[in-house]
Formats: sequence, structure tokens, C-alpha cells
Amino acid sequence: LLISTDLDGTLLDHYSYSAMAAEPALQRLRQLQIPWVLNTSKTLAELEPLRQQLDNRHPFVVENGAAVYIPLDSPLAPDLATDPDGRYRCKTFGPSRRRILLALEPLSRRYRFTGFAALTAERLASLTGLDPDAARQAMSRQFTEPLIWEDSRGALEDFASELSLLNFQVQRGGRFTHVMGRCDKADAMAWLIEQYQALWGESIKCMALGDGDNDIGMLQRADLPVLVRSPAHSPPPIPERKDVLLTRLQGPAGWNDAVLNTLQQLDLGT
Ligand code: 2M8
Ligand code: MG
Ligand code: MG
Repeated sequence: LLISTDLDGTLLDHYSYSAMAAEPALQRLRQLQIPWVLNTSKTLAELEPLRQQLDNRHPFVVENGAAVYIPLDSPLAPDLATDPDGRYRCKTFGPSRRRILLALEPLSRRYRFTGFAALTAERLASLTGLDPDAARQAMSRQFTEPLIWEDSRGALEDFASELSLLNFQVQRGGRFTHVMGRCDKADAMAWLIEQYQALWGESIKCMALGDGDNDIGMLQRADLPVLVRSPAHSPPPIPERKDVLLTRLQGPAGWNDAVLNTLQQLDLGT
């Protein structure tokens, strides 16, 4: 079993960013040494302190599937190149944020939006409830540009079509509209599963948990898809899959129940 999980609104509470309610399930996963991969819109700079706090040593996926980072002491994908800082091996799926900002520049004259590049850390902190240090880490992005969308829904559709001609796409997160390359949490998850299968020499079941639009692709591709109920928005429809589990509880409490129940069903419970 491998678990691929979103953070905001899923493993972390939408408002407090706490994973406390999921601690019983996390402890069980640590005991069983089941990999639980953080697969999130967040940046490398945000993931480093978060992995420490959560005591997670597994590979992780940043910025909506734009890159997978593998700790140097992991036996996975040994031939992969190390990232510029030499702290992980890194597989990149998305274009650089610089290219995205260049593409957004002319569009900013015809559509109303504010990108993270134009925000102060204080403003982002007040919009998200992150503390100013965490807000600064969220602003230190490599592959995606989250926007506050200030124009109409119709304008968003036109904006997305224009970006798609340039090979970019738009995905909705819990609070922001993310402009990014044509990569996805699902592709990063599928690539990682292949690496685990190569290492373990067996086929692996994948459980995926998410709460938002940007998790749909990942849930569609998982063996065990779980939609975690959000206090902030209704669950996105996933008409292609009839077997999606919708949690009764919200955020990390729902995550905890879904994971413990699954372990029980797979005879891995206590
Ligand atoms: C942004 O991501 C969330 C994901 O659902 C959103 O769009 O609401 C990103 O900027 C991320 O880096 C940041 O930590 C998060 C904070 O709420 O917002
Ligand atoms: Mg989320
Ligand atoms: Mg997310």
C-alpha cells in the first residue's frame, strides 16, 4: 500500500493547518512503514518544516505535481539527478515559474487578478491564516503561480483557454487559482508508484486523499480514492468514479477515519 495525500483541507485543517486529529492513523502508518506521500500545492520551502513536524521521511510532491523530491537516503530512483542544492534527488514535470510569470504579464492587462508575485508576506498571511514565516515559504515558488481571481467566472474560462494555447493550465485550490504547466498530482503519483514497484518488485495499491478540484485527477487514478469533506466548500464531483469514499468528518478527522478503516479492511489494523 502507498498513500498519496493532499495537505490543505485534507491532512491539515483548512483553517488551523493542524494535523492533530489524524495522529492515530499517522502513528499506525509509521509503525507499519507504509509510505505516505505528501502531494500538495505547497512549495519545497513549506514542505521542509512540515515534514519535520509530521515526522515524514518519504518522498514528496510539490506545487500541484510539478516536481517530486526524493530524500538522498532513499533507495528509490537511484539514477535520478540531485537538485541544485544537493539535498534531494528531483524529478521535474512542470515548467519554471519564471516562464509562467512571463506568460501572465500581458494577460494581466486584460484580466483582473493578483498573483503571489505581487503580494507581501503580511497580506498573504492575513488571506490564508498562515504565520508570516510560512507565508514567505509559500511565496518562494519554483513552478506555479497562485492567483487571487478578481474577475468573473466567464473571464476565468477565457483566461484558461488562452493559457492552454501556451501549454499552461489553471487549477483551483482551496483558496487560490493556480497557473501551472500541464502536469498534475496524478502524474507525479503514478511516476512514484512505478518507482516503488521497481524497488519492491510487486504491484502496489494506492490510496489517495484530497478535498479539492486540484485533487480530482489523483483520486481518479487511485485504487482507493477518498474525498475528504471540507468545512469551506462542497466536495467536487467525480462522475467517472462511483467508488469514491466521501468522509463523514471534515479534514484531518475524516482522514484519520478513512485511513484507519482501510488498514482494518486490509487486515493491517491493530
Ligand atoms: C495555496 O494552496 C492552497 C491549496 O489548496 C490553495 O490554493 O488554497 C498555496 O499557495 C500554498 O503554497 C499555500 O500553503 C496555501 C495556503 O493556504 O495556499
Ligand atoms: Mg486541499
Ligand atoms: Mg492542495
